[in-house]
Amino acid sequence: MANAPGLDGIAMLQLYTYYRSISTHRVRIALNHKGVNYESRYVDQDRGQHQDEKYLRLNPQGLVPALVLEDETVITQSFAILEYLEERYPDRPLLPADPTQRAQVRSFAQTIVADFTPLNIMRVFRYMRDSMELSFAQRRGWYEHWSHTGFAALESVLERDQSDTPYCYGQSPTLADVCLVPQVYNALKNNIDLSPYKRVRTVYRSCTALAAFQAAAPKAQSDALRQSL
Ligand SMILES: N[C@@H](CCC(=O)N[C@@H](CS)C(=O)NCC(=O)O)C(=O)O
Repeated sequence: MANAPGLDGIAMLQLYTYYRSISTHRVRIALNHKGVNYESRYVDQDRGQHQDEKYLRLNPQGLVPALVLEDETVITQSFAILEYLEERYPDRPLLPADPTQRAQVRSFAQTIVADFTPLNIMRVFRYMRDSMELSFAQRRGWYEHWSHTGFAALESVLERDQSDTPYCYGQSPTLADVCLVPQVYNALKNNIDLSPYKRVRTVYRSCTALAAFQAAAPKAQSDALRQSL
């Protein structure tokens, strides 16, 4: 893992990232969408680098992402980072102007960030395996159950709120799409059957046709490429 920043400020934003992290994937999409230059600092979670003392000084939770600003302020929690980017770089907005629509977008995004993703991250599965001694089939059952619970709710919300738009809320991506795409990517990678979720699949197709989303995908990250060499 790269060193924590020094004492004299840094030249550009630094994103502490791991290619497979759903939460970091969101932040990469927003940075790309807004055309913000940033430096990636790779945290190899397979080697436990997120638990290194140096990284824990940046984020005592031992989770990615962490964004370090030019004055070395550290921001953790992907949604706080997304809101920060939206406020600092208002061009190419990821929140609608209308307050009601903004609330709908935030609500959809939080359904993923607060309720869906936390059930399906590595530390949960590690605990199930190492402390609870659950079998692979039991852990897989958990993953499938909470994936379908999550996507079924998201699909119903999209049907309720919108009729037929390429993105979750309208004709351009919002934070709803930014949060949905990484969750879908993760599900596809893990062979979850998404055929029942038509709106979710439409949105995923629209988003992944965009360069900002393509460049943020796990498979396009340098740390992923390094692993496959
Ligand atoms: N609520 C946090 C969650 C961050 C999080 O769960 N990060 C995962 C990767 S997506 C992580 O670092 N996991 C390490 C582990 O599970 O040991 C956020 O949105 O930033």
